[in-house]
Amino acid sequence: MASMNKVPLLYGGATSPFSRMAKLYGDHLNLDFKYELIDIYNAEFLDELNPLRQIPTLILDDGNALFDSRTIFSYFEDQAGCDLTVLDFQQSTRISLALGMADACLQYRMEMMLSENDRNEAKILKLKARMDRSVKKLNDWSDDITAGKVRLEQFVVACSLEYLDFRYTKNWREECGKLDAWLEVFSQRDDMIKTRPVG
Ligand SMILES: N[C@@H](CCC(=O)N[C@@H](CS)C(=O)NCC(=O)O)C(=O)O
Repeated sequence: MASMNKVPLLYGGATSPFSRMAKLYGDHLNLDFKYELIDIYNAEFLDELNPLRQIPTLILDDGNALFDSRTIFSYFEDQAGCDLTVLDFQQSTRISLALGMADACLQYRMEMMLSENDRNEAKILKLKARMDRSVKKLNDWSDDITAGKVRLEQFVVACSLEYLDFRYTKNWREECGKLDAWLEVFSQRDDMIKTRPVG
């Protein structure tokens, strides 16, 4: 199904924050790739390519697969000719925080999809606390996040925040005014609107 594509094929999902980030970043860097939405819970074909069976997964023209999102971001940067030797560890940590927050939100969503009897309340509380702490810290760091040119960090933070809106709560917006004000503007970009999760 996925071998020998002429351009890389990015498998993603309609509500997947990590897929959305990869799609946005690849487009932002003007790269040529196909984007295909799949239902990850019925994607047996992916197992051989990505044993984790997760999205995003990028299939290269030689049939090899790249994952996870961070590897795909780096691959895209390499393809776009970005200078990969310039590492900003603080920025990288802010990206890790936003990715971790999105991951906590995804786990929270999975837990909330269980019947009330099967839910693990302790886990839910832990995930909520993790998201609450993370968004506050991102707000503390918002001067660094929002300054400068549009870049990976901003896509990752914006998609993670909108995923919180989508699956958890918008309450963070009251307490995190700087981040909220920035997202209000950033989220009006065409690419953000076109990729916004619905459902
Ligand atoms: N660390 C991975 C996380 C990817 C991930 O959790 N993807 C979700 C969709 S947003 C997924 O594929 N879930 C299906 C599963 O884990 O079974 C990344 O950054 O790409």
